[in-house]
Amino acid sequence: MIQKILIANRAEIAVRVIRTCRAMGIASVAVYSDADRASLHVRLADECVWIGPAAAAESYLNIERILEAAGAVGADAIHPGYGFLSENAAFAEACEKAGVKFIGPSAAAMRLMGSKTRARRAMREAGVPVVPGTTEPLANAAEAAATAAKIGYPVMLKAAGGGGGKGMRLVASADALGSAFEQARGEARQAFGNPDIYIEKAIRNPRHIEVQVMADEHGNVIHLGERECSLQRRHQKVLEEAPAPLVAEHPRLRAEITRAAVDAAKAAGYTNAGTVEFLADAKGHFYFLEMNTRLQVEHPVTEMITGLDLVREQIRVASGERLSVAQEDVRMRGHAIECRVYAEDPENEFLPSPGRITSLAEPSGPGVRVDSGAYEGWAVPIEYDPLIAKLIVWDETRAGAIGRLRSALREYTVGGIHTTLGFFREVVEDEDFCAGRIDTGFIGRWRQRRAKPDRSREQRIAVLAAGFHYLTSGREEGPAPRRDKSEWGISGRDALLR
Ligand code: MV4
Repeated sequence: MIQKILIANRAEIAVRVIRTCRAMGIASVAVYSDADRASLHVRLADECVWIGPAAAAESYLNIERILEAAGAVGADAIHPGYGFLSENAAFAEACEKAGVKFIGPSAAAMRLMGSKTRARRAMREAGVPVVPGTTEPLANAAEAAATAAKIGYPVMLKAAGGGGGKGMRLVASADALGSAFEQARGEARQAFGNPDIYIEKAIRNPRHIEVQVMADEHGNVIHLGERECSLQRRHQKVLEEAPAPLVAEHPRLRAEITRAAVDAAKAAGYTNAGTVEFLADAKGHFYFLEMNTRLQVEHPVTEMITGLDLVREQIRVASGERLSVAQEDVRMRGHAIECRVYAEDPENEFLPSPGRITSLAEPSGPGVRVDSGAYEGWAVPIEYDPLIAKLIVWDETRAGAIGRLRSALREYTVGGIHTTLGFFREVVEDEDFCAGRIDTGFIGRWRQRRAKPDRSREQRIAVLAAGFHYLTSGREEGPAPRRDKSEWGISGRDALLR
């Protein structure tokens, strides 16, 4: 059994992994960069090791430094979290070579899923529905045009070297294809060091539905239900829930999509935790998109409806043990929703809003969970992803969960920086959201609907000045400056919104 785990990550996910280590009696080791000396994960871990400067390339992405740290403290396993090195097959290999267990799938499975075209080929062969399109990189724009003519416009050009929407182009007609192809190539080369592009038919108003899978080294592959993740901005998820509301409309969908996900994992020889992403249309048809070979940010909604600890299962599997549950023992109950609390300014194009958190009140209570890397007095660094916490709620029904989310959002205050909390306070009042009408166009439509003439610079300054006065008047809570109730995040200081 694993006795000491080094967490090759930071902030809320490092804290999340440390908590399970503690519950399992496993020693935890934090690593940190210059920018994270005061981070919560460093305070909570049993040991910590400095690994380099703030720049991720020299710290959290530095394979050599991380393996050195593991050697220095005698860690027998590494949990990569999400982002950073979590989907880096060379890192998984380097861990095994150094005699440290990588808590994740094999390097071979990571490589297969890392190549989006290879993955599409393997999935098609396994009988998993894939979006119509190519399974080999396109040789040139002429081949792209010939394929597009065959499958029909609109089409999507996508990078073979990596997912998440980078290098992606929606092309409506033949005349736009040539330049879109060159742009996509350039972006793909930039982002992934690989200019290869493939083509897919564009699915209109798709929903992003993904399935959590877990597999052990004894051939057991199970699914833990689906999640709905269609609320995204710039290909960044902002709110996720389980189960997917679409499944209520299409009762066969759950059985079909989870079966496809298990088939996908089996075909890939997959072990540990993974997520199979699909696009689904309003009719309940679904198509394989890609597989993420890591624990995802949104795993807590699955934990809330299944009662399982996914990090615990990951550690068991990495230790060579069996999954603690068989498929028939997995019970899904109720509904869970996660809101990603980003240090971003919703009022200003969701631009990052780093800085010191001057006051913090996190909600709690039955059915309320906060996975947080934040504390009062902590300065959110500019160098990394601005996700500072996740608010997760559970209740027996979706309506109940939304009710709990409303109350929790009312309690949740972050002072000193801008966050997405004000944005969520509006989402939970939105008619479409409450009715489960969420597809990938939701945020765009929502922003358009409530768009108002931009307030003048003078007005902004007046509001900021009022806010500044409030923050420096020495009162933690108190009457906020008067503001239009429908304007979230006006000053961005969440404490001022109430
Ligand atoms: C698509 C698509 C429509 N058709 N593929 C893939 C990565 C993800 N971040 C965006 N992706 C999409 N791929 C085809 N063939 C539409 C999207 C898409 C999207 C998907 C899910 C959730 C939000 C989205 C926002 C824009 C585009």
